[in-house]
Amino acid sequence: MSIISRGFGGRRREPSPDLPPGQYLAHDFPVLSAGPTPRIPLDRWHFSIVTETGEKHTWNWAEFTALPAEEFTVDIHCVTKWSKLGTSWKGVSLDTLFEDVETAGDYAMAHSYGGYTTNVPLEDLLDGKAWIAYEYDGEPLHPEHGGPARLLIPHLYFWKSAKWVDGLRMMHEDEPGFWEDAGYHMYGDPWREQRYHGD
Ligand SMILES: Nc1nc2c(c(=O)[nH]1)N[C@H]1C(S)=C(S)[C@@H](COP(=O)(O)O)O[C@H]1N2
Ligand SMILES: [Mo]
Repeated sequence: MSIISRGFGGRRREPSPDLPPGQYLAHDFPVLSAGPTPRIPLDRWHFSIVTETGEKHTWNWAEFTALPAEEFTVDIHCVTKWSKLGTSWKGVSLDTLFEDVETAGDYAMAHSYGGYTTNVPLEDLLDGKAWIAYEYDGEPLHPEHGGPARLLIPHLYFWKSAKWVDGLRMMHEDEPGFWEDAGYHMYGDPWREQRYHGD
């Protein structure tokens, strides 16, 4: 698939089997942030998974980047209707991070430096479906796009991919995060156009 020829002639709203309903192709990489971009020095960065019993698993930057990483290419879909096909990332699979975590919680709340939150079922984080990404297009992830590291859950609307992520908190019940509390869908499947509550 050639992204370049696809966009030639400016036929941005041409239907494509790779585009979920209502989406169009973006050829740049828009920045969507609800607040200022936090700057996290790598020597103070950490990522934690906290279980519903309070057990905490933490990685600092050296520990995190020493974990086996994957390079992967995925399509991303923002609820404001732009999609980007074939984006290339490097990151650590959530399967790797959950290897030694014992949890009975079916849901996770992702937390970010700066206070952003978003909820996601645990099963949507596992089985090769989600990563903590720290490179985009072969370069360290730019701060505007969530660097040092962001959650990436490409099969859900992109607001679920928390930038500047600093941890996951396991929960027994599903609870709304930042955008979900403001009326966006609790799950956010782009193929079913789950944009808002009630969709
Ligand atoms: N911490 C944090 N993560 C966030 C956001 C945010 O405002 N803060 N915006 C979300 C939304 S709505 C989208 S579409 C994507 C945008 O990512 P980008 O700026 O890299 O395109 O990040 C998501 N993750
Ligand atoms: Mo978004």
